Amino acid sequence: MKNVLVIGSTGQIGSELTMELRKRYNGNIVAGYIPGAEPKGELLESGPSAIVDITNEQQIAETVSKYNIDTIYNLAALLSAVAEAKPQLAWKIGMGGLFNVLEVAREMHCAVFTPSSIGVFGNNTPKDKTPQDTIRNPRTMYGVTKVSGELLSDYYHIRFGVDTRSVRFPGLISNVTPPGGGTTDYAVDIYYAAVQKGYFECPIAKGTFMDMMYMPDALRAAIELMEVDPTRLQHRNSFNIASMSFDPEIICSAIKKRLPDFKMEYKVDPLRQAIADSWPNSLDDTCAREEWGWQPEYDLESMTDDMLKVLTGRLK
Ligand code: AKB
Repeated sequence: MKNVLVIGSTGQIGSELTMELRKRYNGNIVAGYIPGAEPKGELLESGPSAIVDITNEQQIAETVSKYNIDTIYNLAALLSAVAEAKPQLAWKIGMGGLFNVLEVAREMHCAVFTPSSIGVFGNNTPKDKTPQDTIRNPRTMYGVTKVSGELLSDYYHIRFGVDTRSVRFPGLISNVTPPGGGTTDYAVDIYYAAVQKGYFECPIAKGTFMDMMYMPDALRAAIELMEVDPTRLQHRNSFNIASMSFDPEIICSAIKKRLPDFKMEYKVDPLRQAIADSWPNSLDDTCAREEWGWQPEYDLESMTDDMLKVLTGRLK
């Protein structure tokens, strides 16, 4: 039996990860949320939920104790573009919050998964097939918190034996809960716009390649990494994982193949563009493949088929 606390359970990843964990495990899978972002519908009805503000260590500890939690998925974060607008809050949640989670995990013997991001890389990092172990010198607050989070998580593992693990997520494309304030959000928005309006104004310039992943693969990555025998892991915080890399022209063509009337124009957002330009074009995920068997299932074609099918069924 596994008892899991998902902090940030109503966000883009949390809303789907919590449901996936409830399908796989029969213990307490607790949906942690903050007031104003309450779980609804199936997420609320299919298991326990609790107010868990990541900035409140006592609240985390009380929930861990009440539900006998053994694993914490720490998904609370501000995404890259929002973090530039609110750097203090990004640090408070990203680092202060992580510190609280790691302290509770140390005292109460929990494993911890904290997503990192392609945002840990910066302008001096090799751009193509970015290696696992390379320069991490971001110039965004999001990237600074993610690099610091990787270091702090490794520190808690080495110094205190806390079982911390993490992946560097690329842009995540999903159709349940929209992302809020990321640089890669355009690759989600384009599908909604294609189905609802047949037209999309793209905030990222032609020729800007970034790694992306479909949510079912991202959920599997987070769960499979936490399940693997720890003696196989040479790395912990954090693994490069990859499944596809494209620029706006390529995703637009994939949609046009299925919806020939779809049109896209560019209206580049300078903030998001600068962040995107500092990120890799594609990651090398050999270490994840070798150390814990990471293998993506979706590519751009199969993801586009699924996204358009789901959104057309729901929105049309
Ligand atoms: C963002 O764009 O901020 C995130 C990320 C790649 O970490 N989706």
